[in-house]
Amino acid sequence: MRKEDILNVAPRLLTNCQREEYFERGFLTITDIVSDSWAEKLQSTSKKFLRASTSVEESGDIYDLGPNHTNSKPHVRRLKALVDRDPIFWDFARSILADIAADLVGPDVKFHSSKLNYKWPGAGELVKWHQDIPAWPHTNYSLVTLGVYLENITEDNGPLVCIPGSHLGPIFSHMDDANQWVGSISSEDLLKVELADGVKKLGGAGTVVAINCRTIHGSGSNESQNVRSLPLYVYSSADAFPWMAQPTPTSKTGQIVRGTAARLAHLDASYCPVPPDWEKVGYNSIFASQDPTTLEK
Ligand SMILES: O=C(O)CCC(=O)C(=O)O
Repeated sequence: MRKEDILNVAPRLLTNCQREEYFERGFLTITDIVSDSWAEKLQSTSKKFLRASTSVEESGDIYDLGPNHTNSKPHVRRLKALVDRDPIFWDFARSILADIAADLVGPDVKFHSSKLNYKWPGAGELVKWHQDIPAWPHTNYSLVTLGVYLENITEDNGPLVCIPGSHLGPIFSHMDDANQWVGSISSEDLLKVELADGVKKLGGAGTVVAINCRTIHGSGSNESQNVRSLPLYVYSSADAFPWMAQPTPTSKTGQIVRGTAARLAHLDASYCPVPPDWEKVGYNSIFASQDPTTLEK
């Protein structure tokens, strides 16, 4: 759906002002939107998986493990395909989160994917500047990632940083000179981006941050004493269709969570870089794809 058509439908949860802000800046912070009881349920389920990870030694379909992972001390960078891990995560995907998605992509909403990223104190994980859509291109750019804050996200625990208006600019390659996927924008291309305008997305537990799939974003390392847990859920308008294999499919990918399935596809005419064929090369996580060096400023 075009932006004008989305805005013509009455919102479920957001104000029109919030929707306008999302379309103008390419991201939006929605505070106090997830109830304490949901945040607690998500947090306790996440902890259950962290405990279980201590009996796992290698990254696989469920976990992306960091280099410091041991049997006694977990270092999980990502819990993959969240909605397949526990029914709680799928119930949440169909709850108010789908209403937020409907306000931003239009009333017919398709579930795409989900994951839970962790940043461990002292482990130095950061997420370099990137756009989401180059990993999973679709016929249009309605896709939105909803990041759910389960604890306070502060200056020191590696908050997301988004570049305003970057969703209206080019879609950059996330390959290196040898045409290998690196999951981040090259230093040369970053010279064309106003990184100094980056907005840190701080917020309390219960905040949701919506990021358009073309918006350039990244996050710094966790300098606090506590683990930062960030579930991320991706939705599209029902009329967006992937044109390459998906890097992180789930059993729910493609399910309509609000409204009805599309009878017309919406094709946006912009150019979009072609990702690797994930069915052939496989995909682990953004942490595994990117080099753990510093976030350029
Ligand atoms: O975990 C984070 O801080 C950022 C995650 C992110 O941007 C991604 O996984 O695409």
